[in-house]
Amino acid sequence: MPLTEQELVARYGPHLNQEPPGGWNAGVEADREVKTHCCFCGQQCGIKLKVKDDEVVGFEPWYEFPFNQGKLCPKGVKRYLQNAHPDRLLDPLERDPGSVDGFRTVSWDHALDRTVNEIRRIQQAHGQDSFAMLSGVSLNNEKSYMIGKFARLALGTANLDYNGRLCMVSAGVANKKALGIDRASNPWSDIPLAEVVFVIGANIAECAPITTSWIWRARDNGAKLIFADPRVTPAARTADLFLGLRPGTDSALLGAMLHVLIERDWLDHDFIDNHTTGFEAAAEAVKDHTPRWAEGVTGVPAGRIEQAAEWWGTSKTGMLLHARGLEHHTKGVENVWACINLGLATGKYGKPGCGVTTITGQGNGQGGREHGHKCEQLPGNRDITNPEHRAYVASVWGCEVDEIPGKGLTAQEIVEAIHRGEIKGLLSICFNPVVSLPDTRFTKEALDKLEFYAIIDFFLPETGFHADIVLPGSLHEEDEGTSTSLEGRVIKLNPSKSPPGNARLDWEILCDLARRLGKGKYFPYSSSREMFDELRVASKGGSADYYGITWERIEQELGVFWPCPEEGHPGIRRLYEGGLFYTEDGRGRFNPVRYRPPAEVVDTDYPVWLTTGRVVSQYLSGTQTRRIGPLVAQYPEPLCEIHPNLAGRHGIETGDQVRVTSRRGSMTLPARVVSTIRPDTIFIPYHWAGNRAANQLTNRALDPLSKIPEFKVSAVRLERVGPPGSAVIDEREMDLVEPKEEP
Ligand SMILES: Nc1nc2c(c(=O)[nH]1)N[C@H]1C(S)=C(S)[C@@H](COP(=O)(O)OP(=O)(O)OC[C@H]3O[C@@H](n4cnc5c(=O)[nH]c(N)nc54)[C@H](O)[C@@H]3O)O[C@H]1N2
Ligand SMILES: Nc1nc2c(c(=O)[nH]1)N[C@H]1C(S)=C(S)[C@@H](COP(=O)(O)OP(=O)(O)OC[C@H]3O[C@@H](n4cnc5c(=O)[nH]c(N)nc54)[C@H](O)[C@@H]3O)O[C@H]1N2
Ligand code: SF4
Ligand SMILES: [Mo]
Repeated sequence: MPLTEQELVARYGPHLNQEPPGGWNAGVEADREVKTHCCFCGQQCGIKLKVKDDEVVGFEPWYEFPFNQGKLCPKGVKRYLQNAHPDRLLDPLERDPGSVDGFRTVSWDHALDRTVNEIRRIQQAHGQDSFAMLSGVSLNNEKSYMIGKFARLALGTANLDYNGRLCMVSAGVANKKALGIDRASNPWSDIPLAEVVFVIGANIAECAPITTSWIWRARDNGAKLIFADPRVTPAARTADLFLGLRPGTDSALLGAMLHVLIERDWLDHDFIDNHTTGFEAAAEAVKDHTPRWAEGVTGVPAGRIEQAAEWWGTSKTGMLLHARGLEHHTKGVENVWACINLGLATGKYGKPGCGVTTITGQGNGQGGREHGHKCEQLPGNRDITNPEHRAYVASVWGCEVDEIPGKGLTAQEIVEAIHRGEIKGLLSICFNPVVSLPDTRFTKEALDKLEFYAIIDFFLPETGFHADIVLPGSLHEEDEGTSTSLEGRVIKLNPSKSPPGNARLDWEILCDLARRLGKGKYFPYSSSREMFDELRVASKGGSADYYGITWERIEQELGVFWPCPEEGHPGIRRLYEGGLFYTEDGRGRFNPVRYRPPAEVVDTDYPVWLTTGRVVSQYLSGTQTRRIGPLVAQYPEPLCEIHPNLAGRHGIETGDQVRVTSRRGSMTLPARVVSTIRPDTIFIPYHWAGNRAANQLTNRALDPLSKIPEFKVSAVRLERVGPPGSAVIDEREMDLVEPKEEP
């Protein structure tokens, strides 16, 4: 049953433009309002923050911003409660196992000098690449860019990677190889123009809430909605066709759809002939992927697969949207290719209401994957191994080409190298690996082997308990810069307040470190604007070209789409118009995809599939949303979703404590018995730490091309522990500061 509008508002808060009597923050007088964007997900909703006495005290909807038109989800509504939170880090901290909370407050000079001394000591003893850096894409474009430069020129290490490696890299690798560019194919205003909207592996209503309203506009125009997910997610409850596939079987489902398109000749032959390559090999790969066969693999009835293929193949327009449910796999790249194959086969590219697109995750998930803090990348989505690309970027940076290190390890590989003792030092910013990487026990073991670890954050995340130095950085609303939304729209983030206490802007901390490392000449910045102007030039001519975008234009035009190669250029909203792709020959590439099973499959010892993901009121590793009272109230602890049939076999009822065990570990949590999940699968959201962390159970297996971990498939076993309250969940138990030997 689809939820009514009232139920949706009750469940998800004020999505809609209905302002409560007296306004959103009745009674709070603000000095000014700052037009900016939400600090959380990749939708990057426009919001007006109300500021009084250098504090954000509330918000107003920003109706004019075209993407969300004033709508916000519960996280956007409550984000302002972070900035004056008592847990904000106000001073640098140094590990002190003797003290009450494990740290002592130190001066900036002490914290930065110690960090620089450790970097020098470790690199002198073990080589440049023995010191690594991890970064994150909640950071704006300016910081993403300068971190790429900082790691290469100030640290001089090849080993820099980012948390998008856990997120959008499968789509990134697949898009670049098949289409020559890595960005959403369309602006979201194309969604209502589609006759069919096919959503696969995306919990739209909870994770991309504002996209729901775009899909509903399509439905209001008569579009058919297809959803593929092991769970009937809230938005999927409104689907015309639901494909409840087994976790890890997307390429079987999509391969069978291509098989049907070919068999029934629901193909766009002109498009295939004139604008693509590789069709024959892709067709050959799915020759035996019949719907009947796919039914056995996916658990989706063959008739439904045929119906999905018919709707996709016979409609004039159609949009396919995918997210991490499709991409968090050891075949994440292949899964995305299988989607792209469906788009290319039916000519659904470059026309209004036609496209195949990923939904980005983190706030700057799009921009943050373009400007050089990935281990294989230089700004403008250039390739760090390409001599021409290296020479161009060296000319912008004013350094010798040889000063730019080569390709380094990816995020999970860095942690593996730390575990093997090859990497000895780490600096991380905007990343909470203890909660977000698979196989928590392994991650903790690795971090405890580091000779030196420093982090930059505004709250002390669980990973911080493994750090030697904690540097207090800045919140989103304290810095100025740009971000790039899931549409590929570059938008402006405006500062509302200054960092509290002795906290500093993230980029100022890094510039200071660079000076102390003797590389200050490369980091002469006195504002983020200077970094943006340098980024424009550094990206010029790259596949993610921002050269024509200025801060003024962004404000005037309410965002500018990249690629935007010249100042007068309008920016390209819909890619591939005229069937022109960004590959060398201008053609879109089919890639042959055959189904292969996930890295771990169920057996008699571990007979249940586990998949993990998100809930609407919590965000990522939870460092931020677990500190915002109203969001905690909405979903305070992880719950294990179990189908009534599976629950019945174990005598489990809602609220009972259940123990879930995988080959990596075990956790106990309350059950939530729901009929909206496959009977062979359980779901646990991953936003909590310690012994509430879903990643205690997950598998470290990686996609060979994108190196994304297989967060979406593990094999587990399930036991009932007892009635509600029968297990003591003590989050502190796992994350106390342990004495660490001095190096
Ligand atoms: N509320 C909230 N919103 C967020 C975030 C958040 O933490 N909280 N994070 C942001 C970020 S960084 C990201 S990456 C996005 C993620 O956005 P989504 O990808 O939409 O979210 P997930 O919950 O990770 O997974 C989506 C769906 O995949 C399904 N799924 C699991 N296994 C499979 C499978 O094998 N195949 C298919 N087809 N589906 C499967 C799950 O049941 C789930 O409903 O959300 C962004 N928005
Ligand atoms: N089991 C399982 N695991 C998953 C996933 C899953 O679906 N299942 N999803 C994966 C995905 S898609 C993602 S994106 C990752 C996310 O994983 P992480 O990136 O580790 O999660 P975050 O919570 O974003 O951690 C970011 C940290 O940066 C801090 N931070 C945020 N903004 C800023 C800033 O502007 N400056 C500074 N200095 N710090 C900042 C926050 O306080 C937080 O401590 O998790 C992955 N892990
Ligand atoms: S979390 Fe995402 S959908 Fe919610 S208000 Fe922020 S940007 Fe918008
Ligand atoms: Mo993500």
